[in-house]
Amino acid sequence: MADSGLDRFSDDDGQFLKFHGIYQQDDRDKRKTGKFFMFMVRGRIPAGILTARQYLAFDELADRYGNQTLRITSRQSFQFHGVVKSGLGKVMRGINDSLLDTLAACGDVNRNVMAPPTPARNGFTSEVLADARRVSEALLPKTRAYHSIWVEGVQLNLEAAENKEYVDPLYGKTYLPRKFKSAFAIPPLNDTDVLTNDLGLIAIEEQGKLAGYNLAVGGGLGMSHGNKETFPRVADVIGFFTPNKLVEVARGVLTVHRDFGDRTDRKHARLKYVLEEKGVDWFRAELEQRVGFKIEPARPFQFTKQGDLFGWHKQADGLWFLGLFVETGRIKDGPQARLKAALRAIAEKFAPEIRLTPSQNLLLLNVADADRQAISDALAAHGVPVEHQGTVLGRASMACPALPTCGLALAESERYFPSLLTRIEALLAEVGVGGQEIIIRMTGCPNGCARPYMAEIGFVGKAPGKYTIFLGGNEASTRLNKPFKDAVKDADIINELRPLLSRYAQERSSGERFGDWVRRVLWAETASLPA
Ligand code: SRM
Ligand code: SF4
Repeated sequence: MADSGLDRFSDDDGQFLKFHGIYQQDDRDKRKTGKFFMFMVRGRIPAGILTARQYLAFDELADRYGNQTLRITSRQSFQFHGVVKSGLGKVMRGINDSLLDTLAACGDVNRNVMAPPTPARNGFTSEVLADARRVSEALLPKTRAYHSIWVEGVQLNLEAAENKEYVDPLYGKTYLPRKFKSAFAIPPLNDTDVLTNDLGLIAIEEQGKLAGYNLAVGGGLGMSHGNKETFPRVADVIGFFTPNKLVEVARGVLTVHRDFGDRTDRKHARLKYVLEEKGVDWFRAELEQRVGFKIEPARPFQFTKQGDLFGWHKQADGLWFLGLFVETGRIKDGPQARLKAALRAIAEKFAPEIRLTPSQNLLLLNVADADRQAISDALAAHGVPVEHQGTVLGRASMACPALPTCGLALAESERYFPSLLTRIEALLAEVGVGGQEIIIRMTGCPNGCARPYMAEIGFVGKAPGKYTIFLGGNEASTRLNKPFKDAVKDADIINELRPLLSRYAQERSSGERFGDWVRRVLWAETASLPA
């Protein structure tokens, strides 16, 4: 690959690197004094599962070559931020040595496959996790380039015939029109936000066994401000199939995207637009023709909740797991809590399995009863509580990284969000609903990386210090919210929310959540206004 200077790659090579999980970024805090290039590296961690050894490898690489933090992503992976070019090869080799990789973590391919992180609640959770790994493998590009560059250290010549003429057996020569995302969920818990994926696989339990999957297709959240042709969309549940057909169905859905996604306009290229325009019946018929069997009618299911369990819980096998809240997904050592050091000490001594959650939190699994107290003590010694972790709002919320790393950010998110939550907590107390859980999510732009359009309150960056406020998502994460007010200044957010939350406090029915009150009362009122 060609270098465009010592600290960066050319734009073409930068695009190519995305398929290997690497983003060329620059530190946006420093732009006034020049461009300081650095790299974000994203792992591929199917279902977010790591051994303690793998965790320790990531922890060490972040210290040596990154910005000394690990960022849990909203798709159960890790990102390193702030890697300089000279450290890139070492990070990639380190990840590969840990028997994980970054292949297809970014780019127009199937991304990290999500699966429910919460340990066995029934007899078949492990089957679902194994199925998630199968889909992840089956939808991986087969290119040798990744291995040659990052494992064997060979310089890749994109102009060489074998690279120029390479045709992937699944993706073909030109890959997909756009990214493709897959997730599994086990009702009633929708902890993967499954309906926001291109391919959603909803486990159906019958007589205590995994009968198969309901197939959901065409979810996706990215949109652009002011462009009505782009919009977030919840997936359609189009039918049911048995687990032995999983890989064929997954490949079938992906190839419909490959062949029908709009390659002329990247803003209109996701599978959701194919579904929106051609409809569910067309899609089902096209899929059936590709896989060669009928998709059965969808079976009944219900989601009631999203989110994670915190604190200690017993697994079905008698061992224990600990759910840990990680503020905005950032594992770091701060002045009050040294979460990174604590996790390193625990991984070294107790070697729990580690799972990253789609809500940017972390679980320690398979802990013997006898080790529980010592793990709680180790956390406490580093200032990390096991009881009463975070705040009620914090635990139910998410923010994307945005500034200073994300080149697309229009406003702050991760760095600003905790202080906004503190102000909203004070407001809730002021209007008489202190301690009420509300799912709040923020992103620095409308791409939707922390899935703000599913939140009860979503803040979406519009310009520096300005956010569009969305209201009305639900606890089960099955309903999109709607825009409430555009370009609200940071300083005005609380004043915008005050009358709404006061009314909610007075008008809510017993147990009614804020998002459901918005739908019942606010949406009904706005629907009755003249257009
Ligand atoms: Fe995302 C682009 C971060 C989940 C929709 N996303 C980006 C980039 C790579 C910016 C860029 O292209 O230069 C961000 C890197 C920021 C940084 O500095 O780290 C970025 N996205 C993230 C993460 C880290 C956010 C987080 O808070 O954890 C998530 C990584 C997930 C992973 O491990 O793979 C992340 N991104 C999502 C999600 C949520 C999901 O998948 O469940 C979405 C919305 C769902 C969807 O895809 O529809 C999402 N990201 C986007 C989009 C808009 C796509 C679209 O269809 O319009 C972009 C921009 C693009 O692709 O052009 C984007
Ligand atoms: Fe960047 Fe926008 Fe994604 Fe936030 S939502 S990480 S600002 S692309």
